[in-house]
Amino acid sequence: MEKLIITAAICGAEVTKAQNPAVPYTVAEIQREAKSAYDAGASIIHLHVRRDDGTPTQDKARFEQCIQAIREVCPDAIIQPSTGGAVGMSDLERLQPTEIPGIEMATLDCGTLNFGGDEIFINTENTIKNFGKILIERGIKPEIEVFDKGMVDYAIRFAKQGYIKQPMHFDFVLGVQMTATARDLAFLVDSIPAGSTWTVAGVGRSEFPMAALGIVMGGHVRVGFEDNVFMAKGVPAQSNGELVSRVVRIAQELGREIATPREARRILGLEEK
Ligand code: KMH
Ligand code: ZN
Repeated sequence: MEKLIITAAICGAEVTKAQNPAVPYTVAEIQREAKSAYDAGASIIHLHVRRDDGTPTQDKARFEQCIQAIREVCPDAIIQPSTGGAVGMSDLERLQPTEIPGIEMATLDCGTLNFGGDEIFINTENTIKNFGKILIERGIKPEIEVFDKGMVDYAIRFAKQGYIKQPMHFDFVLGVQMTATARDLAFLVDSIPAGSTWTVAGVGRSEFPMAALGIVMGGHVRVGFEDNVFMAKGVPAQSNGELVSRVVRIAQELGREIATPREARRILGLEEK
């Protein structure tokens, strides 16, 4: 089995300080949370950014500030900006961080889904194709965000049409639209093309059970405040690093070594830094 790539989704667009005061908004807070995750063993930082008041933004200058601050303390981490942003943002707004030189990876959400209450996260066929084309032009490897099985099928179809390069890297986000069970995860893993890589992100209380499955099934793992802010029911995580540390402990118990950023780049087919 390859070494385990841990992604830390340190901020998200929806989670707030009311849910956990350690959720980062300012550049300094984002830097602090990235460092805690990196020091604990994360090699990828999945990045959303906020204004100081917590409002999600895809502003290019804000991303640049945060990326520079992260690079000061996590010099070789793979920084993976979100192109999903927050529900309701326009495609142009969402694409801004992909204009930043040196970006190696970014997300590519491969379908529309319910996002709680009346919220719908819209990714039309044209949006997906356009984002895919732009990521290819800018030399950025997509992490295909999959919230249900149809999104795997879209990714395969769009790859055949030339909008996504193979081999693909998938992130199965379970517990938003599709339930987070071993059967669901196995179905998704079984559905992706041979040679693809995958990671799993369990949302809420599913975070650590899904992480354990990802570790034993030979995939990779994403944790972080974007997906879950608790260590246990009613016990807020002190930092993203605390969440990553638990994944490292589970992996060690199960005999899976942790990938460094350099090893993660090799596994994902990214260029050496
Ligand atoms: N915040 C969600 C609407 C991504 O990063 O690409 C979108 C999201 C997925 O978080
Ligand atoms: Zn995200």
